[in-house]
Amino acid sequence: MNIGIVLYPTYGGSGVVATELGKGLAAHGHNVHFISYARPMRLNEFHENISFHEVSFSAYPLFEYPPYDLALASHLVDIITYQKLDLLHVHYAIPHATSAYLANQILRESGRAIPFITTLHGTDITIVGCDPSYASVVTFSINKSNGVTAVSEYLRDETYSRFEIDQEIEVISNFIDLERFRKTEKSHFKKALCPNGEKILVHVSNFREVKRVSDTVEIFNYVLENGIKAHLLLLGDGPDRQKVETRCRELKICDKVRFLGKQEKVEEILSIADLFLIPSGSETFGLAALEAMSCSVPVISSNIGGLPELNIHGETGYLCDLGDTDAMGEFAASLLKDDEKWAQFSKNARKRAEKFEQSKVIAHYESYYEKVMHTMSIK
Ligand code: GMT
Repeated sequence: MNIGIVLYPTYGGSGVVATELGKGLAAHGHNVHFISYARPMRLNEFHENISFHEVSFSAYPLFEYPPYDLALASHLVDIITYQKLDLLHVHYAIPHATSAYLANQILRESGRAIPFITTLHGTDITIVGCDPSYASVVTFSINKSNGVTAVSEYLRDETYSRFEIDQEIEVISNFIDLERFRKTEKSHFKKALCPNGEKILVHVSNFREVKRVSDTVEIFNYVLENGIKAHLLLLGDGPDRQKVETRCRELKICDKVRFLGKQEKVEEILSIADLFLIPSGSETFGLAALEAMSCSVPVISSNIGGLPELNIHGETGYLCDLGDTDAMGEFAASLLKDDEKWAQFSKNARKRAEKFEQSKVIAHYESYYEKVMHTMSIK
């Protein structure tokens, strides 16, 4: 199949899932065309079946904000036509599903419209998508998609409850490359960071408010106050970084918290981690937690969104009420103090991650594509 994948190119989960899916589809012999305003972060090597189409859009004095959605729709018309795409798969509803619909309406005139599938990832439904300034367009664009998938049961249910959706949503979860994300020998690295055998707690995110990175600092501080020698490694970057740094200064723990910024080889850092912290205020799946679990790292998370579908309380880690950093700190400290329990949780985490093995999930997408291609009528 000739498949177009529209995505955000950034550090976030939807872009990672879309890129890894495209690479997996290319490995199965499909021709994959990535379409975005910049090269996706994880698209870093040549593959004969993969092309990247950059969406350029011009500034004009009248536009305070150049209309990316229109530029994308125009590019899609060209790419669908000249690359002879069979199917378009857009990741994150805003504005991708709307641009896909518009492109198809243009192509319909000449009988060249193709089916498009929208994958809902998270805040396109739970935060920004349901904002009154976007909600009616999001509802319309989801309903006009020829297929719709959501990354967890939670997200599917939220979509039905927040919008008037008149079609079936298929749940296809996030997935993981178990070969890449596995614990590897990095003791030299651990020794350099923690010369006295300190424990390592890790958090990875885009430092947006919804990730509650400050909560990771409170959890970590609780662990330190319980007499555990430890370091906190914070990966990623974003709007809340300043606030988090300030909190570390107030708590006088700056020498124990390292801001490592955006990292490509997250699996190397996860290989030396003892615990992964994800206290998010909204998380429809939690790909970062899955990456940690695949590297045999137990997870302390909030019990919201899709996280309970991934992290199993008392088995692969612990889940606590949103914002209850004392409870999270208590669970973290108790697990770090109990080597035998930690080893069991670590094993369980990896085993749980195996359920999300990428080839199974990519095969699910492929069979869904086939189903949509065979039953679709352009709306
Ligand atoms: O919805 C977002 O915030 C964007 C998205 C991203 O691009 O970072 O994250 C969501 O999609 C991921 C991949 O499907 C999920 O693993 C994340 O849980 C989800 N984030 C939120 O729901 C906050």
